[in-house]
Amino acid sequence: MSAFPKGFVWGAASSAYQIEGAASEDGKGVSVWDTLCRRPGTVREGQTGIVACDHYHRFREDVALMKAIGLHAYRFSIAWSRVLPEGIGKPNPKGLAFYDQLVNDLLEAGIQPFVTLFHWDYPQALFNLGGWLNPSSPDWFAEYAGLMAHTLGDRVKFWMTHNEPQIFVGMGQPDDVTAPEIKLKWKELLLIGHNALLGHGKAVQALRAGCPSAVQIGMAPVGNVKIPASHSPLDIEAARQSMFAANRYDFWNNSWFSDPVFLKQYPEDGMMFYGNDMPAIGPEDFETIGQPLDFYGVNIYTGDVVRAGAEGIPEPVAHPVGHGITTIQWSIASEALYWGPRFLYERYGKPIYIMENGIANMDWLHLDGKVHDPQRIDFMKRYLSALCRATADGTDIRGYFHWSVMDNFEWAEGYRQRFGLIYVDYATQQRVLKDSALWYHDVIVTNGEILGQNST
Ligand code: IFM
Repeated sequence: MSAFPKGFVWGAASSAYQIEGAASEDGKGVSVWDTLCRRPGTVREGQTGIVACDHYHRFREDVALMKAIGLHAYRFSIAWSRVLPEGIGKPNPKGLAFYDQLVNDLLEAGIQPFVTLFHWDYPQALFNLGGWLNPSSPDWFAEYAGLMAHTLGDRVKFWMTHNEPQIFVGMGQPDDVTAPEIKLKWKELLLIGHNALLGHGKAVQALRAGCPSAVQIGMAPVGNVKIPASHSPLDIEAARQSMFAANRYDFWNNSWFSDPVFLKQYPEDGMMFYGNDMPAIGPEDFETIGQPLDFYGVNIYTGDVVRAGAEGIPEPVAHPVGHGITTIQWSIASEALYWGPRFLYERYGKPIYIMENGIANMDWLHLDGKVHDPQRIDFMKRYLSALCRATADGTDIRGYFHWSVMDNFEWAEGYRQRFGLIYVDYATQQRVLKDSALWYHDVIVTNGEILGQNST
């Protein structure tokens, strides 16, 4: 018997800039990623998202492939500057029509759309006005959310505001290679983070007001997971503490963006640590930010092992020498899909959706015309088995979205890293279902029962 609950949602995910292409077609405005890609030396081999997977023109074929895999749901993002070329003001009817048609086709194929409003491709016009540093930025985001609620809210029942705030807020730090690639001080980064959180809250209000019937809303931060070195209560507690500690000059934690949203406060250790760099917090800010949400969406790829050191203080435990890594150099750590959702559920008490999980792999079209990717199947088996155990042990997990539905533009890495269930030949735009897509089909139709079997 499968331990995945009845009604478990099996999906796959993508984001607009990474697959759509048509970067300046049909009235689309410029985004910060369009700008970054034009700057020499920023993206591997000068690659860009100008064409990407040409999904803008091929979405019908792509929806048919999703249906062939048997997906229950598809998570995608809206390109803000496609629907509002200037970020606010006059909408672009052709941009809106694209998403309108995509949603209709998905529903017709029996696939539930899960929409992310912001997956990093910020409108350049708004960036020129200061972007998230501008005090009006939360209202700009709410205006955009309201437009999308008005356009798609009669059919889209699942929404997310931000994807991985840790990345787009942290992007201004030195050494980072994420658009718009500016170098900011911590005081400014913290203000950007606060405005993005206010934008989240206002967008939730706009979605609830603009959608004609009840919708489910969440966010999709990165899950920076800590795995206890053993099942001893001390190691478990050390991993839990480490997972939510916010006392460092980086955003690689789970509390800085989630505590305000779910607990209406910043974590105390972070506030002490950042001291005078903290943004001014208005009397109503946490009420706005802490709008009731329906689920906790989280993107989990890997995890670090932690044990209780002297006096229970968490200390890292290195993976053994030669431990498995993916082609993007992330450790394979399947227990992250057990402990991550569990710790997040314990702290925030919301049903969990895994909004991204997957593996970058060196896939190619084999001489037999197929794409054999046993590594991805093995990776998914391990991670999904851990997820299954988490549900059996009482963590309320409602769904799993594989990253990604198809190979795509992996930001500064260009097209080198292949994350897809569907192989994309970028020269011809031919799509091929990888072995993993066919295997995932069987996982879906058996609601995970085949995970217990040894076949690939
Ligand atoms: O491709 C990205 C995605 O845009 C955000 N989460 C991680 C993925 C893999 O790096």
